[in-house]
Amino acid sequence: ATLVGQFTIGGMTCAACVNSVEGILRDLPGVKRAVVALATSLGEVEYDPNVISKDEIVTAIEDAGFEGSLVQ
Ligand code: 9UX
Repeated sequence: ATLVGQFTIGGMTCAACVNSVEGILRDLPGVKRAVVALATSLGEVEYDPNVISKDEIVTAIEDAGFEGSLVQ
């Protein structure tokens, strides 16, 4: 199964931040696709809910030093 979650990611101020967050998300087990936009502070993550949860994705964003929260 695959779900798409949308997250707000606070604290990104440059393109390197975006690359960093995308890399972190893409390296998580169960994440198939991750796209992060600097202008909107939004990230869209396609993931397998049998492998990783929305909360775990938020925690990974927080552990990377950004403020993550779930949109839907
Ligand atoms: Mo550079 Mo972006 O140190 O927050 S990666 S500003």
